[in-house]
Amino acid sequence: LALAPVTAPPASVDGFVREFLHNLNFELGVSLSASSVNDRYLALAQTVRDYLMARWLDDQRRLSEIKPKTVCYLSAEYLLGRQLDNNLLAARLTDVATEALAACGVSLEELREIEVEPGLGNGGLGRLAACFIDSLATMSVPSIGYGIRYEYGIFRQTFVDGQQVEQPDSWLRLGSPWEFPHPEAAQTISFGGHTEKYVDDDGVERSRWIPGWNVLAVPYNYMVPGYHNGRVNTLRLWRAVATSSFDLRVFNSGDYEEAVRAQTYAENISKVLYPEDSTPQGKELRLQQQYFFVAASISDFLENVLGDGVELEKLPSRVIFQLNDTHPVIAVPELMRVLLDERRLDWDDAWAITQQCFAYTCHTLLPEALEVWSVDLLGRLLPRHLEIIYRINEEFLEAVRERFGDDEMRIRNMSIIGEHPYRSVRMAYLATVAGAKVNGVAELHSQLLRDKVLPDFDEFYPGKFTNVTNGVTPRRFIRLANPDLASLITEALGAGWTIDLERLRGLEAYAEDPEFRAKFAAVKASNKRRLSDVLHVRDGFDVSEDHMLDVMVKRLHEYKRQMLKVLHIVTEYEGIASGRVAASAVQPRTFVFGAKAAPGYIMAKRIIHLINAVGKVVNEDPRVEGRLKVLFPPNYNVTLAERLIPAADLSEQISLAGKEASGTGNMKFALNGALTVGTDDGANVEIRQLVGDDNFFLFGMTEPEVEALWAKGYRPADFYQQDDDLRRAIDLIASGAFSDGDRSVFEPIVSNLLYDDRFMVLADYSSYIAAQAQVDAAYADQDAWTRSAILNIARCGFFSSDRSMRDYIDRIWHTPPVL
Ligand code: 26Q
Repeated sequence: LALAPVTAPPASVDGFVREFLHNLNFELGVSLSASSVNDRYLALAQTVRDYLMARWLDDQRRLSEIKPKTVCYLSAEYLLGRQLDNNLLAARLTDVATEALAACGVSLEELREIEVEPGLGNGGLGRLAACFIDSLATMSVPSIGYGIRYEYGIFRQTFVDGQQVEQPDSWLRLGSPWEFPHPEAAQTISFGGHTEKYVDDDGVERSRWIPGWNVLAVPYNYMVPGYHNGRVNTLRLWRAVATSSFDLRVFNSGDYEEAVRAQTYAENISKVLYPEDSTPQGKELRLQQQYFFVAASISDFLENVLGDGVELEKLPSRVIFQLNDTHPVIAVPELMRVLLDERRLDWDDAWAITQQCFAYTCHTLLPEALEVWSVDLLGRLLPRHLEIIYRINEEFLEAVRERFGDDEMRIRNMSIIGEHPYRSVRMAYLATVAGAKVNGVAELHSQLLRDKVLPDFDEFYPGKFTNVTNGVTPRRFIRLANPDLASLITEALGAGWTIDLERLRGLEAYAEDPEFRAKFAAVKASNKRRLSDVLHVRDGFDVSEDHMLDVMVKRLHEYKRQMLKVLHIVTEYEGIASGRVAASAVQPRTFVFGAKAAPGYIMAKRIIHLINAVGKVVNEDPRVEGRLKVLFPPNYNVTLAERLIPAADLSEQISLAGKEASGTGNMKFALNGALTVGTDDGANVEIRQLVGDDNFFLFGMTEPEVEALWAKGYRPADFYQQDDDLRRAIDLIASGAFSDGDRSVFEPIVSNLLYDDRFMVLADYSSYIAAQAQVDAAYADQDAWTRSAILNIARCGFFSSDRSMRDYIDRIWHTPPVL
């Protein structure tokens, strides 16, 4: 085959113009004058791809020669955000592209805005995966991201009468220029059927799987370019396609309609992202999704990436499969099955290899969020895997007995198989037993994981548990989202900070420089104007520059306590409406919410309704004199986050202590110079330690205090009785003031707060209100606030996902960069 190397087009304005027009004419089949905005966007995307292609192919070739140890990141979600700008930035093409397009009379800005972001994730966990693959590429670490190419990502949220309505996210509708499908490389993935015992040629008794049906997994490759390092890694997402056996069935049975139904059934597997991000429902399709992508990924790695002639004993020196929560944990019995049934290893060898090839990241502390699969369902869908899980459990419990004696209580507690309320496989336990390492996502979370969630395992496996605090990519969340801040930082510190975020420390000195502070304040003001422009076009909202911008954006969850924010707003409003507080005495504030609720999470949906209802009343009441505004733009996503976060003054991180594993929005805000009002939870703890108490508004109970209050018996109604402000706020909601006098609309929220309040909103209310008074007082001194904001940025370099990757490499993966 020809060996002529693939070369990139010349990185000049002329070269770019030629490539762009070529793609427009020859790939899209339109002339410039007849092209639509979408045509031009697609041609531009193709052009950017052309510049990255040579590097991508070269990296793949080099790595197949070098054969380094590779990270296989297994994640059911990648919340990527828009690709165009990121890829331009990585390839250093932004300026050339801007000029080249201008020369063609095309506005880059207009093309940017038309891209529909791939929303292939729910929230923090999916966005974390996207940050991690960006950092791995930027750090030249050999790695592949594996996941699912959902045809529909996270739903599009709209509000009708203030209530959430979900619409399908057809992100592929206008074309998908960033993906490379490879139908010829499809893997066959099997399901169902039964197992049977047999004796092999060596007289060893073995089991084999006779599957009932299968589907094809078609790989779709995406480029993951490193920042300015000429490297391009791969994200490989799988799409489910019916096998030809479905066609065969038509031929044999003549039942055409039934055959088409069967085809639809198979292709449903990658049809839609599950929009739940806790309380897993044990749905069969979800387990099918998990096994589908994990089986395809393992087989892809072993057959296509690993290369020929590798002794399986050496597998742990070539790969680490990182499990992003329990969603891909079925990979553990799958690798065992491949080693045992296909590669004919004996049990002990297979298990020794498997135990070194996996590591598990836990992202939760909520017991209801821990995934379990009923033995019934798992046995029906994956009978061979269930057998393997049983054997893993038997041997594990045997080892536990050897160590601790016949402590039946402990055995029951540690068993991978739970018995109540039905027989089920505890996926977190399976991951912990199989994983070489188990990590939490912030210091506090990792500690609680060891002490509260998996204490017996921590005792049994000393050294297995570790922490890697989450991080976020400074490329997307500073460089791209906040270009003016990025320029200001570069002006002060030089350009190196983007890949060495600890250098932001250098800004500490600038925090004391009045001139720098003035420049910083100007950037913040300009970001507010930019946000206002976006929200005006998008939702008809206006953001006033002289309002404090107070932002709470994250999935809607009771534990995250959007209700606490609502009670604060209602308290402020009630003060004015009752005449006890003069509107003129209130610090002007715009409260911004962004939050999607899982479609089946009724209480979360009620809270969304309440936020919209409170917003309507507060925004329209003339007595407020426009000094309080509540904005709830629908469909919060990565694209909106990139506009909102740089404009924020105040970041709301107010979960009940001990419930938020880490949070990553908190880091994005701090790195963009918002101050945090927050509890002692997740990574807030580390943010506060780094920025210092003077630059962080701490409130609320600590995790041990939460425990103690539960233990002594929590009675939320007592807090209601004893706090006048709280009582007035709740009474106002209960009175129907936000529901046209209809007291029934928000009654379920009110009674939940008064008589249940699992997340102790009322217990933390007074402390929160006091913290907000401090916020107001601090904001009154704008110059001091700006200084704090700059110190937040200067001290948060730790939260780069590059640092997270270094920690994973040092503590878990041992996969050095390959330059
Ligand atoms: C599981 C089974 C069935 C259906 C859905 C799910 C499911 C899907 C998504 C369960 C959980 C999720 C997502 C969880 C998540 O986003 N957790 C967040 O992870 C962040 C990154 O570590 C942390 O910062 C957040 O604290 C944590 O809440």
